[in-house]
Amino acid sequence: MRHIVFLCAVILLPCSLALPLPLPLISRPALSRLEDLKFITAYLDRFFPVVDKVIKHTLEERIKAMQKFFHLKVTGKIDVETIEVMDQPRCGVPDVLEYSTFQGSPRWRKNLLTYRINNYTPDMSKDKVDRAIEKALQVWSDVTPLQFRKTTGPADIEILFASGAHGDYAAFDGRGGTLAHAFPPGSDIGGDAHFDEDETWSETNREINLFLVAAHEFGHSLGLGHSNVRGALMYPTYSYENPRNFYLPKDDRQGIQRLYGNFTRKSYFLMIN
Ligand code: TQI
Ligand code: CA
Ligand code: ZN
Ligand code: ZN
Repeated sequence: MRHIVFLCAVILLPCSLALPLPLPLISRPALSRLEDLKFITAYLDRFFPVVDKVIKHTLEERIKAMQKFFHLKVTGKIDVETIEVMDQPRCGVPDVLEYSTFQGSPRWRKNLLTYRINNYTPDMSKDKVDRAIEKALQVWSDVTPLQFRKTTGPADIEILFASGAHGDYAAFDGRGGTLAHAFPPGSDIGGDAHFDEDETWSETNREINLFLVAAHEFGHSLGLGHSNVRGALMYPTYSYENPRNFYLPKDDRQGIQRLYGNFTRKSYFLMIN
């Protein structure tokens, strides 16, 4: 029994990130890492990739983001506590549910939202674009009280394809790099989703799958930021998955339901019938 308790303590110690580690416990290799810039940037690249191509993040900002995530003292400087966490490969890969929202958690204050597709990409038939967008919105309406209605007039969520500069502060960057972007809930440009026409869009696993990127962008349109749960739709890397088998990961569901509730159209229907 004693052994088990001891073993647990040893296993749990490096993971108990909230507790400041007493100094004698700091391992030598961790200390020498304090000045290992290569290790630090490699760690940040791996676990806290720069996703915002618009803003140039300084190393200090990236360290702050990492410290915030692990509930460490946010100093923006590499200290012993921070290095200790970085030295834990097991705990350093978060398994916890951790979606995010934007500053101030903006969300729509109504459940019926309109959308308009302002123009179409020549990469796919108009029909396929319509269907990809509709399916991408359905990902979110399936698990919330939100409903989406397509219109031809001004809409809450305006969708367009454009190359380079297109009238907002965030010009697209040609093929590759940024694929699309979307604005958090709000008036005017709020909620809008823009897709880089210099990418090749598709309904298959060739090039960039419009449905998958649109589902991610609409997450932003509805108020979700990025998640650090690998496999989440809002995780900031693109990985292809057959849209037919798409299932909204738990982390994203919890994130969106935190904003809008878990009352769905279906549950309402079942209730009144
Ligand atoms: N475009 C970024 C994105 O939507 C734009 C962006 C960066 C952003 N940081 C943000 C938007 C913070 C809102 C909040 O994530 S992207 C992916 C993924 C991009 C990336 O072109 O890099 C997808 C667009 F997740 F695959 F990497 C869509 Cl799905
Ligand atoms: Ca691009
Ligand atoms: Zn734009
Ligand atoms: Zn994103």
